[in-house]
Amino acid sequence: MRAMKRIALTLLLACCAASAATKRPNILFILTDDQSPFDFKFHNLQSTLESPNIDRLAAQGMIFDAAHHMGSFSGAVCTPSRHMIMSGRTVWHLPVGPGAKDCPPGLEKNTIGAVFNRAGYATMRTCKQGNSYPAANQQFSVVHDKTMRGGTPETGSAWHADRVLDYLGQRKEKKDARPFFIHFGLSHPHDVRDGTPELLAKYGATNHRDRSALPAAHPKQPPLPPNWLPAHPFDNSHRNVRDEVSVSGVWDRRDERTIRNELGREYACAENIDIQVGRVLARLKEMGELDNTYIFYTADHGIAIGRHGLQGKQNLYEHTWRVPMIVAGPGIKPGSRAPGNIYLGDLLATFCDLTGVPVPETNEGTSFKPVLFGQKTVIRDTLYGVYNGGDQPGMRAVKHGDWKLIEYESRKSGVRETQLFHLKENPHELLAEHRDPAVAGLTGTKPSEAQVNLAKDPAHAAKLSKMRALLLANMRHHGDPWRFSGQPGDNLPAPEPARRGKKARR
Ligand SMILES: [Ca+2]
Repeated sequence: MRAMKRIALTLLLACCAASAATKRPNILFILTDDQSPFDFKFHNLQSTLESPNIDRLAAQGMIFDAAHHMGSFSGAVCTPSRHMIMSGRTVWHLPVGPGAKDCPPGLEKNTIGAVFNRAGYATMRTCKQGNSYPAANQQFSVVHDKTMRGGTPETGSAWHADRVLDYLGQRKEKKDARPFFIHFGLSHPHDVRDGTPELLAKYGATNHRDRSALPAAHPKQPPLPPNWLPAHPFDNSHRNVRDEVSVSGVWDRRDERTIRNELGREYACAENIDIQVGRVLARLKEMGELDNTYIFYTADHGIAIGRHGLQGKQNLYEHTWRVPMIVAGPGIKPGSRAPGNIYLGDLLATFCDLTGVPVPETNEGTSFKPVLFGQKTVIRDTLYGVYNGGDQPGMRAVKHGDWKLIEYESRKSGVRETQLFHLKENPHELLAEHRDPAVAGLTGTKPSEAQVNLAKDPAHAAKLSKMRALLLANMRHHGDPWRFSGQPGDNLPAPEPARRGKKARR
């Protein structure tokens, strides 16, 4: 009798173990290309984008108000960003760029696809091709990478969703019981922003190709952003990068018609992404997988499209340094939001933490599971951002509480500028130029006294000096190979300039 009881107990334990193993959560990681958080109503109430599926996902999960990419040493901002996402490493410790010589060899074996394969997950990836991390992308068991920026189902975002739906169908057919990690990447809303005819019409936009003419104005086009400017007030160290002067439909123009049309194209592409996300989520629900799946929605970095007189992703204003970020899944309180103070490089650690998968030793990110589960609101106090794909040392940002510092320096042109913003008072990082009646007349923005760059205000001199100290501490901590004039040299050897951004297309 006792032996029988023991056998029964052993069987019960084995059953529980098997059930626990089969119940490991799935991950659906949705990654868009070049998308500002301010496209979305949940990050920007003034947005006219309709994205019901992503909005619903946000309502079911947690929204992050301070999710950032750490930056780039190249005009092709996607490349370091995607390396950081895949490996969990920081910007100066990647197998590309100035830190490459010190990066552990074979890092791709410690990236998302390889890590989750080793843990027994079924891994699948679809995404754009180019300006990415090919050695890591190939680690997924199933890979369908292709750049799809057309305005038809066969050539646009639907293609990526179809690959995910096909994969889910095959999984069902094969009765594959392994948990999955699906990397659902999209090639849009990166330019060329060719929308479908229906969605372009909805946002009053046209796929404008004639450089000799302005696109047609239309009342349905999104309004100019509150921080729109006709030009950036100074040389920010890379003003002639491809994104600022060569994007089809915009080129070097920042006039109202061009920018509103381009935003309409952006929204047409973004709503198409929303439709594709809706298709995939509906299928997961139908398959009974949704309740056991963590869904992440984010972008590789933001984008300017007319804000601050800029067009591209080669700057450190919030519209570009920040990314949209939603996470929904078991244990995450619906309708919650937190600053988080997270980097995209924290994703790998978080994926591992949520699934019980061992995090690789090469990882430098921090899991934000404690934020997802409501135990913390931030995982770090200070955020550090880099852009130096143009002249050196370029741009650096540091954010602490409501304060943000951006430093600019070009040794080549002699430009040296500093911006200090109080983000709670001045969330759009308005400048003195936004007070120009000709600008305010178009944007409808009425900047208050506090809504300017405060760097030269004697009342904020102590804050400026504290933020500069924080920036230096972060540059040292992260192994930044450059210093600004006025900072200690730290006996650094002169760094090799990184790959320039001339080919920064995708
Ligand atoms: Ca990108």
